Amino acid sequence: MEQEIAKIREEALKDLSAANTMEALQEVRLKYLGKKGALTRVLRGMGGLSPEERPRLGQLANEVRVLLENGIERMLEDLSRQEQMRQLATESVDVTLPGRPAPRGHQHPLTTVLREIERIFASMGFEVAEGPEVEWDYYNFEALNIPKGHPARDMQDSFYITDEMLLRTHTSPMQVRTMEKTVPRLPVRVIVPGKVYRRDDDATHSPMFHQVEGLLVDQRCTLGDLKGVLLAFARQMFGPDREIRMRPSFFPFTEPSAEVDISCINCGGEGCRVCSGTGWLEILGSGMVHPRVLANVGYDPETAVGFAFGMGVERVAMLKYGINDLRLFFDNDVRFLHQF
Ligand code: 2NM
Repeated sequence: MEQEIAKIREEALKDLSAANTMEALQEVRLKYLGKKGALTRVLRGMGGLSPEERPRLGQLANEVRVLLENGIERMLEDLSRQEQMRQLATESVDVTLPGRPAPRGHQHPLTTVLREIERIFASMGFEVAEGPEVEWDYYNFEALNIPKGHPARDMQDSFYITDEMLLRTHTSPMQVRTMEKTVPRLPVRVIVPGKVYRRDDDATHSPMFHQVEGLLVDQRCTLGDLKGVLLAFARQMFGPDREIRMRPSFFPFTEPSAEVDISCINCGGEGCRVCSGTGWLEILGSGMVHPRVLANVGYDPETAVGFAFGMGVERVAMLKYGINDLRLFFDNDVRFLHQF
């Protein structure tokens, strides 16, 4: 057996030095070390040897195994290094190619419109205030002259958390909080943007949408001041040719109250599909702050007077960009969002 091992060793080393591809090396491995390999067979046969011979011959065979394994390993490394060198020598990299641009997001169209609204009112001296989306019934309704059982409460069937706490249905509660904090100083000049929640859901109503409400309280101000502020807003937002008109309306927290229309941004007032032939588009609600609201927050309605207005940001954005389905703002389909 000793001779057999020596023969295997000699042959294996010869085969190994002749192997010059990965495949040839695998064949050598199989031929000697595989399941039916020559050396494997010898190692298996050790059991039949006498206890005196077994250690010496076992060691001998194992030395050959280690020699072969290491040799194969080393030659595999050599071959892969040679392959790498060949690639480096024959293939080239164009280091002047421009990089692949990383995909970039951008501002949501609603945010763009909201920032524009804020910029316009800030230029007229209004501060921007934000407040909680979960509100007390008191701030959302009671303080705004909408007592329990008032029909204005069912109109916007709300999301209640407890009997006294709900998701705000408008941003007016923050106007109330601002007045409470400012009283008895004047003037108050603030706009409040933010999310509001109502149980509505169709192509023009979403259960969550965005409002901006504005409030001015001073020793003296009139419906004419309100109209001037809103006209300035309409012209900056929708173009210098816009006109506005006010129609009598009702809100529990303003008296008198008015809906505000702008001349149609599509036809300029002639009448078209966008304005349903009327020449006007409704964009705002407004009015003079109800004396009871002023009294609720601690102003004396005899010496303080205010106006307020509110608009839906989605509606402004739909008009500005000619979008007909409000749900597009919330689907977050980049094919839509990337157009703005
Ligand atoms: C609107 C329309 C009219 C409004 C009133 C107040 C407050 F707090 F001063 F009473 N804030 N916002 C108001 C008035 C909001 O949105 C259509």
